[in-house]
Amino acid sequence: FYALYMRSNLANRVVTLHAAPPVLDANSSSAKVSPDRFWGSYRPQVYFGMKTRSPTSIVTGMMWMRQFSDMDVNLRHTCEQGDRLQGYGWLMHDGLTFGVQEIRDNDFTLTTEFVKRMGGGHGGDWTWRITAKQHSSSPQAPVISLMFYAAADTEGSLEAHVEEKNRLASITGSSEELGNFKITFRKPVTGELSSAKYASYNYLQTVTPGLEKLTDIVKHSLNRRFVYSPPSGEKRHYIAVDVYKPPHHHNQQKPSDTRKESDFVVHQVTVQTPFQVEVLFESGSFYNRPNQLVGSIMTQELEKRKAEFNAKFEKTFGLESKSFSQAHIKFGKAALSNMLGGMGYFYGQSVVQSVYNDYPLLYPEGALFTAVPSRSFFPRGFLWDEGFHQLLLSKWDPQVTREAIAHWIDLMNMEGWIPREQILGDEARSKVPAEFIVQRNENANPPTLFLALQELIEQLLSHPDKAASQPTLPFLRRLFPRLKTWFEWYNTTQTGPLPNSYRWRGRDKDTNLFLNPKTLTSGLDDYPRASHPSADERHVDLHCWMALSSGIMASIAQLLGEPHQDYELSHQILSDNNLLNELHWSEQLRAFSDFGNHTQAVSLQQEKVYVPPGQPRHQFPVARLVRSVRRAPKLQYVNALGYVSLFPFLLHVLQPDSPKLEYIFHDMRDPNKLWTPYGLRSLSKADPLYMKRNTEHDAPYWRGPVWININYLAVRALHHYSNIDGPYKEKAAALYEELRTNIINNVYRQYVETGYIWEQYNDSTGRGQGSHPFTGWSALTLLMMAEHY
Ligand code: 6A9
Repeated sequence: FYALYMRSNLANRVVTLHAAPPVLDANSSSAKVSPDRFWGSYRPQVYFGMKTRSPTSIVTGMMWMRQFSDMDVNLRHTCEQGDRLQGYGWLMHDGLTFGVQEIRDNDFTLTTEFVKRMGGGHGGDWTWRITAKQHSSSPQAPVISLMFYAAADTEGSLEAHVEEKNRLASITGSSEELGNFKITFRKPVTGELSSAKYASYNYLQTVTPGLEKLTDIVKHSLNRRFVYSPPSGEKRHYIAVDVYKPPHHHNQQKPSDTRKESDFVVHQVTVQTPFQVEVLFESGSFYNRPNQLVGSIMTQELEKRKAEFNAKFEKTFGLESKSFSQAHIKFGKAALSNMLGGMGYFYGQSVVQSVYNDYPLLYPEGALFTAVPSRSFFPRGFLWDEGFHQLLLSKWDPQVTREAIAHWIDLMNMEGWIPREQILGDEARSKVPAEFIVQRNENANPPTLFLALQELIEQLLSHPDKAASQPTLPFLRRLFPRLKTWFEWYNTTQTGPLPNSYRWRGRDKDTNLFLNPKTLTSGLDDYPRASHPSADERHVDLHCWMALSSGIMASIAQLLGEPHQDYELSHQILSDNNLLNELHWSEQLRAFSDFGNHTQAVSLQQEKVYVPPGQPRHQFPVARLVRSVRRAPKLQYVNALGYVSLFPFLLHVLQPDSPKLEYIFHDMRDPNKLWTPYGLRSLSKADPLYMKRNTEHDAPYWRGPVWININYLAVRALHHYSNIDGPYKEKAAALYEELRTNIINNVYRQYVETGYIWEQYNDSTGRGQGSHPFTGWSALTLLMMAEHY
């Protein structure tokens, strides 16, 4: 009985939050406390939509479709690579008051703009303006349907107000957080001053069991019975929302789906390009608004915000003063804006597992305000991505960074663990295959939030009087108890076999199936590590992350007047170049390396399936690839040259006079190893696993392609070593110029050519590949342009 009791107690630890007071007050995101950040484009997973920073926000959004096209119904709503848009993303966005987005569909472009206006006690008003233009290449002006909607998420109610037949003129509603409000749909016009244009109207008023069902509900309500008959043209049938009929195959709601149904209202307007249409949200408690934020007033407001944005952008990043072209500056603005426009507010529960529970458990409900790596393919929070995101955002608005870090750190459990990938709420969960959902509490992810904290501290120390930095000290004070536990968690659960060595947990277990078992926890997924995972391993990248983290812990403790000697001591030990050499320098490779139970003699082979003579081959299991090991593994250096070998340099652990820098610079600049005209490749061209698949289904990922986060660290480190005295100062300066130029040129060129910033870049052609848009850490290109490190 006692054992069982203990076990369930231990099982509960994983889902028990840290006991220290949360960094954020319970109501810190509310309309009362933070009105100017209440509404925002916090739904990065849809092309255009807004919600409030609250658990059960009323959400608003837009879908659209092209009428009379030869293709099947092409309804656009959530960002999907399969939509094959020519490009989309925010061109301007200040993260606070306004945004301008451009969406390029096949033969027309939609510009979606919003402006917020403060007033009343519920987060104020906003107006959207959608402008549609046909592409010059398209033979005739397309007819487009925009579907604007509002949906409740278990709380609040919506009422449709229909005017003239089918035209839904407005929605009124109320919710606990928003009080009363009204959403008005204005008629489309050709330009700001022109009169109304011919348009057809439809609407849908229904309920939804959850926000992840909105697209399906609209799809299943579509009907072709409506007639579009402009005064000077032929009558044609068009597709519009009608009555919602649940599809008969997976009939209605599943019996298990006991969720409360919430109001969902859609306004559809069908009109030919060019046109402009506005939607206004007016808050009931804003009773003294000077005028309506529409038409010319909206134009003035937009112009004002754009001018302010441009001035602040130049002040912050100084691209004009560096003589970048207007096209480069536009790209830089898009990179920043899409990172800000990619901030999401998520709420829900992770699914977690420890060794003490037989089944996954639900983590406590929590909120996460975070940037996302990719609006299409992974619109959710990733722990180590966020540290990189905030390196950029902290330059623009340190308050965003403090709030994002606070949200992440408040998700810590009593052990000091933070789930690596945050899949919060049904909408987020609906995008993730089941096998990826469960998070394990042994698993880490690089503590990059320390990089962002380092930046906040530097801002505070270099401009102690600057208003934007002032809240950093009280923020650190509240953060500190949790930060201590976080650091301790890494320092106890991720230790290696030798004193002061470290080892990533959570490597793939089923070693036969992979060419090299992956280490998702390190963030570098399939980067080659020891061929046979074991407790004998030590990982050089984690050693360096710990050297960095202990140093920043020491600075924070010192700033706060807390005991800092232990952190200082850890930092000194972990930065000791002799220790590092002993643990990780491979004489054979002449580079830093992981150590473990390893053999290079592995390959993937067809499994030999026995087919009895005379039997048809196809009746037997398909031969899969399995690993064959030709020479037994032994304890040794792994000797894979690539990003992992660079870490002592990347995180400034090496002394400026370390002779190892000479080898590192040499390997970096060698086109047969790491150098490409597009940035540093992740794995040396000379490595046996260079561009090798891990299984028949698993293409190389961190085994060659160029990744911008690590390249950013490399450029930053070169800048660092070129600014302190040492024998390699000049070499660092020369490499800095070359590497920086190569990366900027390629990411920029790919953006212009393809319309997107990409997850990674091909090391032989420079072409963007993987998920797109990926304005996550690839947007760090802007910091390289600005030379802000
Ligand atoms: C798989 C897809 C329908 C992989 O940018 C996020 C992470 C990085 O943290 C990590 O370092 N990416 C990098 O190696 C992407 C991970 C995506 C996992 C989702 C399921 C479902 O899509």
